[in-house]
Amino acid sequence: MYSKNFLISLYKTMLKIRLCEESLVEPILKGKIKTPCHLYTGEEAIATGVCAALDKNDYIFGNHRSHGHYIAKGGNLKQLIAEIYCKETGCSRGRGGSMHVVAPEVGFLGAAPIVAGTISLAVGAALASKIRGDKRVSVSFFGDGATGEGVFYESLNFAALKKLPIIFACENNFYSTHMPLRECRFKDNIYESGIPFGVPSYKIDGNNVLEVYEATKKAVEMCRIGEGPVLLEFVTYRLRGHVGPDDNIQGLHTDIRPKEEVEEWKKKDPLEIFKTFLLKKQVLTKDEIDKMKFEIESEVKEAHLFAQKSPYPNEKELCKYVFKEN
Ligand SMILES: Cc1ncc(C[n+]2csc(CCOP(=O)(O)OP(=O)(O)O)c2C)c(N)n1
Repeated sequence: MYSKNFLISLYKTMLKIRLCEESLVEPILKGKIKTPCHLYTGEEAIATGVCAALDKNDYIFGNHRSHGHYIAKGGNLKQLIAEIYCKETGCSRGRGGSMHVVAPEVGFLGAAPIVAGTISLAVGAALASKIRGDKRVSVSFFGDGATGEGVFYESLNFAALKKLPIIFACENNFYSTHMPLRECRFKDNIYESGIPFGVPSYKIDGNNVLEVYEATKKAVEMCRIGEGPVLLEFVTYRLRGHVGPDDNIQGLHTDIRPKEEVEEWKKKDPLEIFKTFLLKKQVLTKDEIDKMKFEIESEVKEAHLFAQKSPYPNEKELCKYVFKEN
């Protein structure tokens, strides 16, 4: 049995991610936001369920689609939005933009757009935790596209060899930009990739936040007692374009996914699924949900105002914070 507060906190996080992502649509289309934005709409249950099973001190690493990971791990919303506007007050001081968000104060050690680029970094963090004996768990978030990179398999092997406390969290949304998974993978079996390395591997409904949470909780327990790594494949779907709200290529309506397929997945919207569950179980009323939505919308609006009013980095200081200085 889950406590009422816990269930509400899950829904609140999912809603916060959704409202944050959707609030970016208009400024992106108006050209006010210039950084390429890969929206997480539709995949909220994964970041939320995974991070709910982690402690603040545990580490996560993201990729190019990481606003949701940042929010779920407890990153500051104003600093996230400011970063997306490339402002000095952003979490990466405006030098990174949407794809380089970071919140080390809550264990989000970073995101990067190099597909599969952060998997080995997460392995490194897990190795450090093992050497220090600090019992921290690291999570590497990556997409199905990243499983086409060799470093994924090298990382699985090394993590298995050293029994590292790491969870490989694949967000399988079936597309790598324009490329459908079925055109680049012999079998629809990402989770089985861990099996040759002896890594416990599971396929989970990534649109069901409680299933995501349960699977991650078990994986975290295994990692804490030295039984890691674990591979979790979360099946999901993005409800927006690859980059920008509706397009694979910004400015043109070129999303190549079949309309019927997108419509089918809209029926499996993770927020709607969880909302129906919460209403049915009388955890929340419709009025309470409306109130929660209003409060988060206000918070998001405030974050946009903060970002818009903030200054851009000084041109002369563009390399400041980029390289480590003595
Ligand atoms: C090494 C590398 N190759 C290609 C690209 C271009 N690229 C950016 S995102 C992306 C697709 C990634 O798909 P996936 O990993 O499934 O994540 P999703 O966008 O579906 O969340 C590609 C190919 C890149 N950024 N890095």
